[in-house]
Amino acid sequence: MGDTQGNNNADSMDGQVDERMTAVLGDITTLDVDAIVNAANSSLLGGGGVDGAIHRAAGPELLAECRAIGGCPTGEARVTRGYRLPARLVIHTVGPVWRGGRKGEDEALANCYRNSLALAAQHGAHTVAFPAISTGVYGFPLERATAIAVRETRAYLRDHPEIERVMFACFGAHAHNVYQAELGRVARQDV
Ligand code: AR6
Repeated sequence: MGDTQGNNNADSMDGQVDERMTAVLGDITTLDVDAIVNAANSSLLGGGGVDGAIHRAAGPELLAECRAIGGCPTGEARVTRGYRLPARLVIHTVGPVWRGGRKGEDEALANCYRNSLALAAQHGAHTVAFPAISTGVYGFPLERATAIAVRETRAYLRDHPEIERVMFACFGAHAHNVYQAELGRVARQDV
């Protein structure tokens, strides 16, 4: 009431975008989505954390396909099949190592989200799940990373209706709380 027609349209479109993002508590390898994103390292040859969990759940064929790709620079993304995972695709992206916040970490992390979503869309994925990239071994502060993850995903979804749903897989109650708070915060904003 009292808003211009333009504002009403913008509000309803933002609402629709916000409804397409959810924070879910648990292991990303169990999610029944078209594509899961892996927080990999630049070798793409596996590691600990979510990367290790994804390789274990997908099986050895995943490592063979990754080996053939030959690596991936920080901020970029590469796609493989999902093998034994419920997800058809794995989007491998390499987050920045936290070095205090003035070495381009924010922009590199934003690139991970943008490039992963673009690659997922290019490969026909309608549903995508992300882990909290860089917030484990790579040491990126969780609140700051979450704000970037939500901001970049929201901007992408606004322009790309083909990505119907994005889930943020939160490994633990603390991460889940941080994501839910950030999703609530942006949903209350007008822009
Ligand atoms: N499902 C969802 N999230 C998970 C899972 C899981 N199964 N396991 C861990 N997490 P990390 P990074 C969360 O360390 O910081 C690897 O060795 C975890 O709690 O996996 O980007 C790679 O090979 C954290 O919030 O990734 C690289 O060398 C988030 O996933 C390096 O670690 C990311 O933590 C990448 O470090």
